[in-house]
Order: sequence, then C-alpha cells, then structure tokens
Amino acid sequence: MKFLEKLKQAGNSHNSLLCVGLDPDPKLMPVGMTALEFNREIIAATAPFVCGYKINLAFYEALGKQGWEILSETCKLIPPELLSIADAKRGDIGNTSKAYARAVFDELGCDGVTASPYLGYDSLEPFIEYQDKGIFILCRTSNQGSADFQMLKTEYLGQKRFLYEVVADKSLQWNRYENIGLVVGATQQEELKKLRLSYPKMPFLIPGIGAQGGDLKATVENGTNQSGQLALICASRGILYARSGSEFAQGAAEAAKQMRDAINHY
Ligand code: U5P
Repeated sequence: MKFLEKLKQAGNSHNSLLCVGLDPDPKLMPVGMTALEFNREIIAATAPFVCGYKINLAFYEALGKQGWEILSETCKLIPPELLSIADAKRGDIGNTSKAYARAVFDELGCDGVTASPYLGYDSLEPFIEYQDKGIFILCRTSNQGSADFQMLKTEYLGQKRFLYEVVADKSLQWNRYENIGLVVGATQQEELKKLRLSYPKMPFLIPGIGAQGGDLKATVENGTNQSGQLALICASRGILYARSGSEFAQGAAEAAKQMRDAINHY
C-alpha cells in the first residue's frame, strides 16, 4: 500500500490525527517497570485514540544491549492498521544510509522514518527508494536552536530564501513516489502556515504538543490541509507521563482521548 493511502487509512481507523511518541524514560516511568511493559500498557491504553506511534530510537539506544530487543518488540505491538514512525533522524553517505534504511524498514518493519537533509539527496535516496514507506525530512524543527541553521537566508534560484524553505522545495522535487513529508514543529506556527500553503499535498509530522507547549488549535488550523488531513500531530511526555505511578496508563488514555477530541473539534 502506498504511504499516503496508509496514512489516510490509519487516520480514519480511529478518526484521529494524533500520533503518540513512545519515548520511555526510566526516570519518568513507574518504578520497577521495563520499557517494554510500559510501552505495552501505553499502546493498549491509547490505541483507540490515535493514528499511530512515533518511536524515538534514542530512548532505546540509551537502554544498552536490551534496547534493540525492546525497540523491535515494541514495533510488533503496534496494531497493523496504525502507523509506526521511527524517529531516527538518519542521513549519511549513500552506502551507510542503505544500512540505516534496512534497519528501520526491513528489520523493525516501521512505516516511516525521520531523516536529516544535511547530507543531500544521495543520503536520502536509499530511504526514498522504499516507495511504500514515508520519509519525513527535518525542515523547521521544534527546538529553539533550530533557527541557527534553518532560518539562515541563502540565495536559491535567484531569490533570498530561508534554508528551511530550500529544504522544503528540494523535498518536493525529490517526491516522485509521493512518499516524502516534512517535520515541522508545533512551536513554529508562522512557518507551519507558510509551508502548508505552499505544499498542500505533503504530509507533515508535527511534534511539540504537550511538554514543549505547542499551540494545538493553531497546529490544526495551520498544519492540516483543506480537508483537515495530512498532519500527524505528535505528543510524547504530555501523554506518557500525564499521571504518575500506577495510574499512568489511565492517565495516558485520558490525555490521548482529550487531545484527539480537541484536534477534531478544531
Ligand atoms: N522531535 C521534536 N521536535 C522536532 C523533531 C522531533 O520534539 O522538531 C521529537 C523529540 O525528539 C521527541 C518528540 O521524541 O518529538 C517530542 O517529545 P515531547 O516533547 O512531546 O515529549
């Protein structure tokens, strides 16, 4: 199935644009619980309210040698009708990117990946060649330091453009299989609005809701297309750790339902 079709189907399955970030942090999880047990309960509690899960590989690498096993088992727990996006921010010389692509798509079986544009087209091509998978290119990220490079003005096709605008334009040029999307932070509303107007057919992965304080209403208004689609609105800590201790799963379910309903309301 083509990635855009899968995205649409996943959104329709629970009438949701919410994507929960599975970022298990031993400092915030209930004491004595493994990351896999935590993820299992989070997925069971939140699945009815989401279109998918975004799995940041950093939290699994940080678990040491069990990390990959937990990551791989977590991917298998995600219901097949929902999306699994590996937030890996990959990108290296072509030959190395081929190995990165095999890892996230063949080994983990994820539906999508995040990738950095910094090394250029040949660093992304191995991912793009998986025509049914989604590649979300970092365009205007949610963190404060994102302005250091992304907001630099540069000469592009005879005009002064911000670097993030060049990234978006190149991403569109590379989108011959319609499997490329952009990462745009929920803390960057002005750029989110501009990008949506310029790229009405591209999916956007939008992190920064919840702990980072992104504005949910503005995110829906600026980030979705005219039919209210093509946005994956992401929250991790705001859902995973909405309540502490033994009530974490119930807290996550409530937070996810509330966010899904608010998105649909807006
Ligand atoms: N993420 C961002 N901003 C970006 C790209 C990715 O926050 O521009 C990722 C983080 O690495 C983390 C998640 O995995 O999205 C946000 O987590 P939280 O702030 O909702 O807890």
